[in-house]
Amino acid sequence: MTFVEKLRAIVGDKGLVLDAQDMHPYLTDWRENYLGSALAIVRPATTEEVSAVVKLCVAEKVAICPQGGNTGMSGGATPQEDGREIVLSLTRMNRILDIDKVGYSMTVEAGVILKTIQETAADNDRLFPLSLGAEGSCTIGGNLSTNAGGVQVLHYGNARNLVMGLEVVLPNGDIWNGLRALKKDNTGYDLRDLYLGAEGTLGIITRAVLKLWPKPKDVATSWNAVPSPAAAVELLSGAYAASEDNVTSCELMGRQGIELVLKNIPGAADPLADRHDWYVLLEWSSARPPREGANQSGLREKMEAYLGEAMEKGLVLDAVVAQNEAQARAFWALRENHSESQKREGPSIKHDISVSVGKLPDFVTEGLAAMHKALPGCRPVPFGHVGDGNLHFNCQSPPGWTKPQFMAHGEAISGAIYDLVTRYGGSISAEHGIGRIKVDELAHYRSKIELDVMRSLKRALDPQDIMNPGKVIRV
Ligand code: FAD
Ligand code: 2HG
Ligand code: ZN
Repeated sequence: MTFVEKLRAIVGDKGLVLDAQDMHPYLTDWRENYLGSALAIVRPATTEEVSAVVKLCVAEKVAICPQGGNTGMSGGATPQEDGREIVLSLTRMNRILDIDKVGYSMTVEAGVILKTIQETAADNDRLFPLSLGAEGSCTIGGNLSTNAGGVQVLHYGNARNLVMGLEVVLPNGDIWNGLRALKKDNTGYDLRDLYLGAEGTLGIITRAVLKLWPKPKDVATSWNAVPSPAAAVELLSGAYAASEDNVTSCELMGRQGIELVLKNIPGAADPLADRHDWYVLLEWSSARPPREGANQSGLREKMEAYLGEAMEKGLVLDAVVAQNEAQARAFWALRENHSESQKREGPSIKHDISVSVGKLPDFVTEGLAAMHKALPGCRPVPFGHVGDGNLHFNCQSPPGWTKPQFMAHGEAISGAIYDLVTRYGGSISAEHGIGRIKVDELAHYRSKIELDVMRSLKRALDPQDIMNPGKVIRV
């Protein structure tokens, strides 16, 4: 039997994609930076099938590129060009297996779409707080494998904090059942934590037990023009107490990003009459419903009062507090469409950086200067999760430039930004991971000791380098 026939014997016809045209979407990334090649796209339906496929690949010395929704920003889900890998897509493993309302947990297969998990939680009066622009197409397996962040990290933590147990198929095909719904478990080394953020280089996540929270019953959302990133940080700092610790999102955006959304996303509208340099989308939410009656008091009233004070102090220049869900959704669309509008505008370079929150304003000032110096005429598009000190310090090409023309300046621009990040004690990849795009940067910006430990781990767990070779760290 050929390799493909052996695969077919495991996953059946439904589990194989072999036609070149049908394979194409699995072979390129969301940003269209890479076009890989594969022997087959394999779509198993069960953990046992994943295990059998991995065992076959070990025997045949074929490498595996795990893939979920293929929305990753770092090229980790795209196979190499040499055609010696399979893409192992988890998208057929899309069942919600259990909801424990009392224990606040949900057990799911790795290929469940994030939005389905959010909706299932909401239908059960619970919240699964991971939230990001790609939630309609990314999978929980991909979220956990990239340790995804998103827009509620400052309150609930990143993906690592939202999971209790995992089931993983190891690089030799064995199935590790760590599907424990335990909040406390100090039995030796934390294997679960190893696979979170491993980007498919140490094994394949097949199932997970997720944590749930009470569903918010009171939500206040505002769109604020602020004079500077320093004002944004101060606005957030005071909001924790003013909201009684109910700040769930705080997103910063520069005017350039808003211009791109208004230009490239049909239906987008500026909530404010005047243009401003910086904006903050602030959201507070609580599981406690607003109090009814004459002294009605909810988060919206509290937020209005707080923003009034902030205006007097000059921290806010203008603001709109959403009066209904549709208005709040429109504010969020302006924020969440930044990536899509940058893509439609043309070539861009992303810098998914973080520094400590207090240092963020100075970083922005120096970073903007560094970017303009590296390429006069480029268009900086800084936006992101200010409460986590994580900005997407992106750079759009000068208008009308081709990708090769712009990328010729990529090293100069990114080098300037990453050197600055390093000077600020920050991270060159806050939430999108290393994938393929930052393998050299990781090698450059992390210490030899850290790289040696990472390499030792990879060699010990995947001695044949079968799992997503060439991603994260070279062995
Ligand atoms: P994929 O892209 O398919 O894979 C990502 C990585 O995980 C790859 O290395 C892949 O090999 C590996 N992998 C996938 N599934 C498995 C598995 N089951 N087992 C082992 N390895 C696996 N990211 C954020 O952190 N925060 C954001 O706010 C955010 N916003 C985004 C907005 C948009 C519009 C887009 C397009 C992307 C955004 N992202 C964001 C990036 C991306 O959505 C996340 O990284 C997401 O977690 C990837 O999930 P996925 O299922 O698409 O994974
Ligand atoms: C976001 O926060 C994502 O919207 C994507 O992490 C960021 O496109 C980007 O750079
Ligand atoms: Zn982000």
